[in-house]
Amino acid sequence: MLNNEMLKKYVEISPEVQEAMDKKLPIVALESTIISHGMPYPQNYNTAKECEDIIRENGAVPATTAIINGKIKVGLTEEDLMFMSTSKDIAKTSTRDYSYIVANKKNGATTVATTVLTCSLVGIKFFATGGIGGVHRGAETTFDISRDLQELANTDVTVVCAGCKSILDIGLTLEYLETFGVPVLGYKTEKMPAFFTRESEFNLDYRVDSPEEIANTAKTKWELGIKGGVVVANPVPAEHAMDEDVINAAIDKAIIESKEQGIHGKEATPFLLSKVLEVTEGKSLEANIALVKNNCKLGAEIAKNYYKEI
Ligand code: PSU
Ligand code: MN
Repeated sequence: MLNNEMLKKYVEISPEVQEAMDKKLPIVALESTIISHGMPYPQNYNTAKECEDIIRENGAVPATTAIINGKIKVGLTEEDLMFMSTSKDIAKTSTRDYSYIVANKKNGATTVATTVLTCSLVGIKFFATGGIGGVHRGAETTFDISRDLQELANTDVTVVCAGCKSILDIGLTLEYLETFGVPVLGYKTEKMPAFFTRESEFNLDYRVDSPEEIANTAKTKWELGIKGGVVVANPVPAEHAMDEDVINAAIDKAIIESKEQGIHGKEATPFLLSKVLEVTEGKSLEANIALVKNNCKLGAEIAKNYYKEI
């Protein structure tokens, strides 16, 4: 349901998602940067479709978000998904870029930040993705802190992720979330997962063992009027986790190359991700796909639990 009439000129909700909203069914949002800038074709298209199917199989309705010709879309057609998977004319769209892309009728892939923003426009409360952005290594001099963190701080959305990659400073990312009051719940783990690996060196304050516990924590936060999101850190399935030494070496190499080439700003994350993929000869892609699907399943279970009670 759109919060007000004015939004209708900007936002287009698919019939499947609209029906779910009308019937108060559980909905799980999905981002599109992972499709357009995070994976190569055809794995991106196949994964996007599989993620939607996993959410449906687990009793919720998927809502992939993107900006196409300036329309903010919530729920994509197959044609839209193919476009997002193959077109080169799609800007990585964080909050800073959102209004420009919409106003100028361009195409934009939503990041975690703008997927969360889109969720808040239409009232979606759950979102599954791969990894969130965070505080970059060296942020004390570059100021490179992903807008994802601010949007999570401001918006009532629960995000299921596999932690964040150690291309970031995981410790500082957790500190930042603490400052902005965002709980980070470890799903069946006491450690913050590091995306490709099940653990980092950083302890989490809370381990949760069921989707009910997560849904209850989110509901309690919002009923108490504490604004902002909840992060669920769900480790990559063990059989798809990568060797820590291999991945750390790949990340260190990627960071050195990004410095040498003067990569910064919005290019930093996609550059580092594609370098890691190159160095691990595609093994990281396999892990990436497995963990996103795993997060979709958990996201649907949490959403289902949340809506069971209301
Ligand atoms: N981290 C990943 N995979 C991704 C991204 C981050 O492991 O695909 C994408 C997400 O869309 C995230 C964005 O919201 O990169 C963060 O970019 P930046 O650091 O420029 O805010
Ligand atoms: Mn940045």
